[in-house]
Amino acid sequence: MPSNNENPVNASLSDRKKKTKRLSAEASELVSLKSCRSNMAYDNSMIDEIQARLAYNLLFKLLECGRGGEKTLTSVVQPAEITTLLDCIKLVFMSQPSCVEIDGPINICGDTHGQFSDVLRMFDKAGYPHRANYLFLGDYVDRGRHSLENILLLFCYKLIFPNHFFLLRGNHECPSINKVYGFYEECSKRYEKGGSKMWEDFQDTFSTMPMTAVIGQRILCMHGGISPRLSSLDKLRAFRRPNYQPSHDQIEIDILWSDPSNTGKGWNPNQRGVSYTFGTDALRKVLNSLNIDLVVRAHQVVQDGYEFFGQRRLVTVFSAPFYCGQFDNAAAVMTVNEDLVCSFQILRPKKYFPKRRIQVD
Ligand SMILES: [Mn+2]
Repeated sequence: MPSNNENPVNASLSDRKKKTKRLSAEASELVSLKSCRSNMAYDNSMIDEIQARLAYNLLFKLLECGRGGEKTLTSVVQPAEITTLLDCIKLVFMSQPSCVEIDGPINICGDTHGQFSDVLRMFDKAGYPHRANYLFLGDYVDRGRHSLENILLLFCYKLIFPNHFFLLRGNHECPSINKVYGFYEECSKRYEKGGSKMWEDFQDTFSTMPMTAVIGQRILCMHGGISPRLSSLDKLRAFRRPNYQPSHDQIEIDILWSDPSNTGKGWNPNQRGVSYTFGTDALRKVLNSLNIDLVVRAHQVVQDGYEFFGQRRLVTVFSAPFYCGQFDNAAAVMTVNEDLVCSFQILRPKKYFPKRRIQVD
């Protein structure tokens, strides 16, 4: 661990109370410092004391697990605590629009796929959410070994900073996918008999998540990509929730699944078996009609953590370094400043990078 006194990971158990107070103070400072013009109905003052205590308690337990101590998630977090958090988060998502419209400055992250220790490394580098605004582009669960820690950490931050921390839905936040690719197994193995009910509760919450964001009216963000049916931003604003399992005849499925393609022109069937791929020509046409400059999306591993496409009208951001332990890709965080100038922070994988030891139960 870097010795950074400002880092909440370093909060000792006895310091919790003091730290909670300090974080609350910084939270309100951040609200006044960084004006986030937005179409949000929900504001921080609506978080009542009980919700705040729940979120901070859970947050500190998760950060404690992330320090690589002896404690495991299941020994310190009870299923009832998770259920209550999920109930609160659902209300926050539903109180905010389907298409989140915000301004910079904001950090944008791509897929994290249960790589909890890498998410903490990313916050070490780019700033914890009490210091910086964040937008995540989905795919928090499956593949990695710590989907539960990862999604719970992000949900805690969402509850604490509802107007400065945003989470979009990815194609893995759908029951047909995360039943098969690891999350269901993780819930049911780690929480045994309560696990499958807990997995269901997560699906109910995922079904309320927003799918798109627009930053400064110029940058469109989503998990997968654009759609041939995307003729105006109003289509994105009209997404109905809860949407338990987006179906193939909905524009939502393209937003979660589509990919850019260097080989094909226009729209072609996606080799994933779902949705389309789109060429530079299709991208330019859609973006010009929407009056959007840039698409920021995730969904594909890219070697440097970010990769431009189509004369820089689209960028892929991927934030799971050493993805699945099978790639040697870097991870990236994209920073958009107040003037919508974009830059990237890269987490380079090192061959012998000392990993955080996190207990798995
Ligand atoms: Mn994906």
